[in-house]
Amino acid sequence: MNSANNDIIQSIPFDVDKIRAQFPILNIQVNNKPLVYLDNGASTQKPNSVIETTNFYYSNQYSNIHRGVHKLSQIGTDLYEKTRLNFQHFINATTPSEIIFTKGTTHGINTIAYTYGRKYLQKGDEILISGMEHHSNIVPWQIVCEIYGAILKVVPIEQNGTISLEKFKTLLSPKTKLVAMTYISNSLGTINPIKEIIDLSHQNGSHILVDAAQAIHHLPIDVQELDCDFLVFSGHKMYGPTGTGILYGKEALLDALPPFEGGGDMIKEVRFDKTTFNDLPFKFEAGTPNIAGIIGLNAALDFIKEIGLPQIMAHDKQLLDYCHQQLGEIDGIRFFGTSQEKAGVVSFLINEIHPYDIGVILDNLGIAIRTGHHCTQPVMDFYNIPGTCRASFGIYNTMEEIDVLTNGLKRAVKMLS
Ligand code: C6P
Repeated sequence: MNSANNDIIQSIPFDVDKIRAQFPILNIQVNNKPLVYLDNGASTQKPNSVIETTNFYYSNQYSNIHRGVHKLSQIGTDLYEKTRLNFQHFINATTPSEIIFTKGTTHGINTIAYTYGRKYLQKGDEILISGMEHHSNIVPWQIVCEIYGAILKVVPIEQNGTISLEKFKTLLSPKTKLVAMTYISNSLGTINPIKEIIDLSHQNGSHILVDAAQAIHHLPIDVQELDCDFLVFSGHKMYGPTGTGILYGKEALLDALPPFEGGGDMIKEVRFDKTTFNDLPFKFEAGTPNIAGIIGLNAALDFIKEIGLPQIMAHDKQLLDYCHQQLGEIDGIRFFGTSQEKAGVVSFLINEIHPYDIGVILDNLGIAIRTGHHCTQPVMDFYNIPGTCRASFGIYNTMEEIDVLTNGLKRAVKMLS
C-alpha cells in the first residue's frame, strides 16, 4: 500500500461499535472476562446477517439443489447460484463458470494439484512455491510431485519475512510448470508482490495459483487485472460459514482439466462403459454441497461489501501500527515478519518464554490468540523457533483490545520470568 493510498483510506470513517453490534459472540465472557478475539487469521466470527441467513434457509427454504422441479429446490438453487454471481462480480471473473464452490482453501488447492498433475505433470517437471506457504499449499504439491516424478522447488524467505523477486526469478526454469504462492502469509503477515510474481511466471510460460486465504477480505482482488490462472480462498476467514470456499480458474484452463471428485452434479451421463462430465462450474462440484453454507457466504460477502474494502484495509493498518507500537515497548519482544507491505498479523516471541505458556495466560484473561507453528512449520524452521504467538485482526477489533493484549502480555511476562 503506498503512502498516497494510505492517506486516502486513513480518512474514511469507520464505526467499529456499529460493526461490533452485529457480532453476538463479541458479548460473551471467556473465563469471566470479556472476549478479546484476536485469532482472525485462523477464522473470523460471524455477523448476525450470516447466522440469520443460514438459520432462515434451514427453517424456511431447505431442500437439495439442482435436482428437483419442486419449489423449495428451485429457491435453494437460486440462492446458491446468487452467491456464485456475487463472487463473480466481487473478484471480476469473466463468467460464473469460473467460480467453483469448494470446502475451503485446502480443498481448492487439492482440486488443482490433483487435476493439474494428471493433465500436465511429467517426470522432471517443476512446481515452484515459497518458503512461507501454509502446509495446504505445500503438501498437495509434494503428493502430486511424488506421483508424477516432478520436483518441488522453494523460493527461500528473507530475514524480514519477504521473498526476493531476484531469487524467485533464478528459480523459474523452463521446467517450471506451475507456481503456487500465497498472497498474504498467515504466520508473518507479509503481502507478497503478487502481480509481479504472476507476470514473471507467465513470462516464463508457467501457470500460477494464488492462495488468497488471508487476502480476500483484506485487499481488493480483480482476477482479470491480476491475470492469475487459479485463485483460492475460504469462506470462514471472511466472516462466512465453515466448510465453504471458492476456487477461481480461467475458464479455458478449468475446461482443459479433468474432474477431481466423481459423483452428483459433476456428471452429465453415466453408463457402465463411459461416463460424460458436466460443464463448468459443476464439473468440479461433486456430491451435495454445503448449500446452507454457500447461501450464508453470500450474506458474508454482502457484509464485507457494505463496509467496503478500503475501510477494512485502513482499519487493519491502524490496528497493525498500534499493535507494533504497543507491543514494541515490551522488553525482550521479537517480531517475525517485518515487511513494509504487511497485513494485520503480528507474530512474536518474548525472551525465551514458550508461546504456548503465553497463550494459556492470555486465555485466562479472555484473550484469544493463536500459538504454535500456524501450519507453517518451514517458517518456524527458518527462524529456528518452535512457534510464535500470533495476534491477527478482524474488522471488529479495537485499539482498546490491543491495550488489553499489551497489558495481558506484560502480566504473562511477569508470571513466567
Ligand atoms: N490458516 C491460520 O490459523 P482452510 O483451512 O482450508 O480454510 O485454509 C488453509 C489455509 C491456506 N492458506 C493460508 C494462507 C491459510 O492461512 C490457511 C488457513 C489458518 O492461519 C488455519 S491453519
